[in-house]
Amino acid sequence: MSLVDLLSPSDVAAALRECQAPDTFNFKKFFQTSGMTKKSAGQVKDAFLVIDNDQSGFIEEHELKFFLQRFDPSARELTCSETREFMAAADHDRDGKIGAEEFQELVHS
Ligand SMILES: [Ca+2]
Repeated sequence: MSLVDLLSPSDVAAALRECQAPDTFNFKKFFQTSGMTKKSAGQVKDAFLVIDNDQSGFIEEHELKFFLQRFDPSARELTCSETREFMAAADHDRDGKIGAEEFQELVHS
């Protein structure tokens, strides 16, 4: 299971193009352009499982940094401020990591 099976490759490419330059990543725009917002809760959970690379059940900051690379291995890393902002927007219970429900809420917000 990979994110490319879940989403359309051309939508993913378009979403990655929009945030090619450092510090231009906007998660709302990314989820929209990549087609994630149109996926069901179950499909978003599947995407979560891919992004949770070490299968800890949470997306931690060190995984969030490589968020774009889960969509395309040649994509850039998120900058520190992008990672922090993304985490702050998703981490509702402030435990420093993103759970599956928090991720799904963020995608569908
Ligand atoms: Ca993890």
